[in-house]
Amino acid sequence: MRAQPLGCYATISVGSQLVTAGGNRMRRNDEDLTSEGGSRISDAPPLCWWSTLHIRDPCQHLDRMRRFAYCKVVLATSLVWVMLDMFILLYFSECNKCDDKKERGLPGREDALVRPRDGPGEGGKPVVIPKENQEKMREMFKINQFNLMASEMIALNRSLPDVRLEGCKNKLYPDNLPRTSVVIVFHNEAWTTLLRTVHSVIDRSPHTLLEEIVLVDDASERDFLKRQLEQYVKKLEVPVRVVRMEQRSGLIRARLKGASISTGQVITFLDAHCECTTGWLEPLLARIKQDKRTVVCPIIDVISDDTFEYMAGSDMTYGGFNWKLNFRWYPVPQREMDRRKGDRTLPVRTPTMAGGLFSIDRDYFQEIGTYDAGMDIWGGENLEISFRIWQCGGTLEIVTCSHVGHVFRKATPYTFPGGTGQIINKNNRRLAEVWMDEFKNFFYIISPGVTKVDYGDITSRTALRQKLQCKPFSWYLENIYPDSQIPRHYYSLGEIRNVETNQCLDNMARKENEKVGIFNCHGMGGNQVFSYTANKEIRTDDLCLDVSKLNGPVMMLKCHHLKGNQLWEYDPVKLTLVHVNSNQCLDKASEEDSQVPSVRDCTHLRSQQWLLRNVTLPEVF
Ligand SMILES: [Mn+2]
Repeated sequence: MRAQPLGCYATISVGSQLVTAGGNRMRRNDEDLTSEGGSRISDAPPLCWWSTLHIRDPCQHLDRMRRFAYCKVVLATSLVWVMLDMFILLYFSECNKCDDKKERGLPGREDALVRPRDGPGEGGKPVVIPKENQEKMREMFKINQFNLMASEMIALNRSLPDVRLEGCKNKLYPDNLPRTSVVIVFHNEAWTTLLRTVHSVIDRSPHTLLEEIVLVDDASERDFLKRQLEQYVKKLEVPVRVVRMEQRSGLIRARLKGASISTGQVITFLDAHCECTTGWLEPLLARIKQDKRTVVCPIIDVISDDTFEYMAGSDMTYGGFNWKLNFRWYPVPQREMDRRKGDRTLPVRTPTMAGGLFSIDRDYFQEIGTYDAGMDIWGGENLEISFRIWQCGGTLEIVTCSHVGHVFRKATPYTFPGGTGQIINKNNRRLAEVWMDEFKNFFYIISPGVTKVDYGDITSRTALRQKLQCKPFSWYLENIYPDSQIPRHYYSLGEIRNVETNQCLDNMARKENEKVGIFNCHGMGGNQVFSYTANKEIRTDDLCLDVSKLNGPVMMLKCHHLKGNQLWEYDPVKLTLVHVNSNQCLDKASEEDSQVPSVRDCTHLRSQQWLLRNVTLPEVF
């Protein structure tokens, strides 16, 4: 429809060029005008009034009258088209505005694929929202907890930088790699982020390696994710299937559904707001081809939730977890660099995976027991599968030549029945009970109250552990994660109590790079749990007590395992805690601040004596 008015304009201008063609020509045009509009441009079009003015031959008078008549018709139709066009334009621009509140996403905007290569966000550049739109931008941000306005400005197939290490760019991979199905679970995802994920998979994967894309809708409520999505993906050049969960089932069960209906030899799970980069797939599949018990993750690059800028992730961090069983990134330790002889293009063995993005051989996924279907919605499943892979004879790697971007959010846009906290606690309890043996105490003592959460029946999972003859958690800590935040060996796990004041060290829920506190002992674990480890660190979760100046202060820094300012010598007879580097003793709270302990020259006074109590957890959980 919108192309036709253009045809009208062309008719007029071409016509004016044909003015000298003479009457015969014009008569033919006569007939053309009565035929269908489509032939007007290619056939000789009619003349217009300004050209007829120059014709002086009186014999052409009649012709002239007829020409006026034609021109009136032409002008009238042109006007109608112009008005129609403006109407259509107005209609659509209005619609943009009224759609904002209800449903963003504007399905069917084909122009999103052909935007200029210097358009917003191209090359992974940040999108800047003009001042006048920033209020609207903030409103829209709340819908998905990322900058939806920016996302909608960016082409669905935008270009991205090649962020790979130089050594990755010319690596060769075997021809006969296994084919993969890509399974993407979504719940109320934005149209643009979901389809940018899909387009990036299609555009940056060799189609010979792509069996299909499976989109699993976990009971989304947004209309554009229903029929419109199905219509859209039908047109794509790779088979894309959309399956729906009947009710809200959560990531874990939705992924299991997607895996069960997919057919590729490898299953690749992606989040619904990702962008794959050049060469992302081949190195993942190549590792699985070498050993099907290897589960592989790409480097997860950061797509800014504020600007959608694409930022390369580091190949120098890998996955770990803290005492609260939160997944965390930590620096790749020297031993892992040494094992790879310093070649950063070789895959990193990682203790845990972030969870959103990985590839696994279909048969191996079955063999090791897929996911724990007793877990709800989301949370803990990534550590569960990580522990299971390692303890039951598999390998978990980050393939540093594969980069996939992910929109990291500061807050979750999802709501769950019962609230996120309880669900994650339940999942984490299942994880701890099945896989962590006695080391589950670190989790329980730092999270008081979690032991009251019902974790359901785990007999099938413990039976699985038995059947696969999986190794104990201590083996995992010793061999796979010696730099773990949970110490393999330790002298104490519990409170550290001052003999004179009877107060306890307390992290006061402070964060990294803040001072450690001291407070009345409450005996409830949580913030007053410290472990004095075999490496002679005093740690609370993944933070270590650290002193870098004479007379303090005592800071909580990320444990670096290099002794240095984090080395403390406990004397079980004198009850002193000597900071080795400064040769000073941990003392009660300073006079300036009654809630902060200090280090002072050792005096052998009672204020420098400390009792390290081992945890006693209630026997029945
Ligand atoms: Mn995500």
